[in-house]
Amino acid sequence: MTDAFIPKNIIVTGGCGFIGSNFVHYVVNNHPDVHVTVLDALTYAGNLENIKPLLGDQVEFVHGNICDAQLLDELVPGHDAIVHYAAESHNDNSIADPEPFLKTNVEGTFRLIEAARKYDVRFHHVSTDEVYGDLALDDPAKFTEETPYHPSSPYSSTKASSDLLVRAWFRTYGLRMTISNCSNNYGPYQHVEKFIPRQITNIIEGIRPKLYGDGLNVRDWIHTEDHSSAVWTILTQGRLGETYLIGANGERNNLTVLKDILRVMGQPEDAFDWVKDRPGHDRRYAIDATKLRTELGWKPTHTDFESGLRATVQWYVDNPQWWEPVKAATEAKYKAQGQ
Ligand code: NAD
Ligand code: TDX
Repeated sequence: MTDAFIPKNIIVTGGCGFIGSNFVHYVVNNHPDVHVTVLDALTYAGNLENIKPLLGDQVEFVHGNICDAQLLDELVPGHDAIVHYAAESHNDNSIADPEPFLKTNVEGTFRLIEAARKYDVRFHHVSTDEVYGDLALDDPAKFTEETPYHPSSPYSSTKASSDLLVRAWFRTYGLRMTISNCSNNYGPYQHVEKFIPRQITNIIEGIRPKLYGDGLNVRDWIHTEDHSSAVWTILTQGRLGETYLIGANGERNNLTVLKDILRVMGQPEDAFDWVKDRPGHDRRYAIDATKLRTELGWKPTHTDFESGLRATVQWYVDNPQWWEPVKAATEAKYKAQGQ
């Protein structure tokens, strides 16, 4: 293990989104001596409410776009690390309209690594297991750091592009960087466009949940707090230039997850609609996190999916003011797509 990096003043891009805001909460709860500057454009997916109670001496908010090189020139100097979460993150949106994904995920990452290089700031790039494409349901293999890149969707191909840019900046310019590729997250503050929150909030509103295709696609679920602890571990202890996969052995097919949600919410297991499949729908994701566990000693703590799911359901039940304002428009968009 290399010497620990002790950050004091970090920029978190996308810190008003689902995973970024959970990371800001994680830092505040676990590292009160670290100052956090959240840089977020507040797109449809960003909500300042996610971090509002944290704003003050430790957490500062800057409303801006990661593609804005001039803003980065003003903001980055004086910080010692950038933890880069900001992205267009939803596959279905990328299929309907890929352009914003190119802009934010590729150009935005380029602007950030240029600023990190210019001001010699450490860079942690948050990415996804989707860069590896998919696995067959009966394949005993899981993704490792050695799996070749084979992205399927406009979203995952832009994330793959951004990973390759960050790697090239390490090799060519010696950018002090690490990359993590994580599996599907669940937990509080996730936008209602995503699978688990969409179904929970549908049930609350009396709308039948919607399952794509045959429902047998497998995702490898991890609680977002475990993702945060893994990113912190990699930022502070990871070896420069390295990629670490993050996952918590949470493979489940979508039908099983939906039945879990229905059961937890007291509904019959068949109270949902089958809808048309996502074009190019990845069949299965599965992460082998041996490198992160053995080299850096990281372990997940939310290992009971059912109890994590119950807590997540409760969060959406308790916080209708958070999701109700965007629910109708999200469902209208899906309806227009036949989903
Ligand atoms: P999200 O869509 O909930 O949040 C994205 C945030 O980025 C929002 O606050 C948005 O306002 C901000 N943003 C978007 N474009 C921006 C721009 N140009 N400039 C500044 N801010 C901008 O996404 P998420 O689900 O929290 O994902 C965060 C990161 O984690 C992404 O990089 C994603 O690829 C990665 N990831 C997500 C998952 C998952 O399961 N959701 C899994 C693995 C990796
Ligand atoms: O209504 C739905 N019905 C359904 O069956 C929705 C919204 C999704 N699905 C399926 C599609 C996927 O197989 O559920 C699965 C999960 O879908 P999403 O929540 O859209 O996630 P996914 O496409 O797997 O990507 C997520 O994990 C990896 C994140 O959105 C990405 O940002 C991350 O990189």
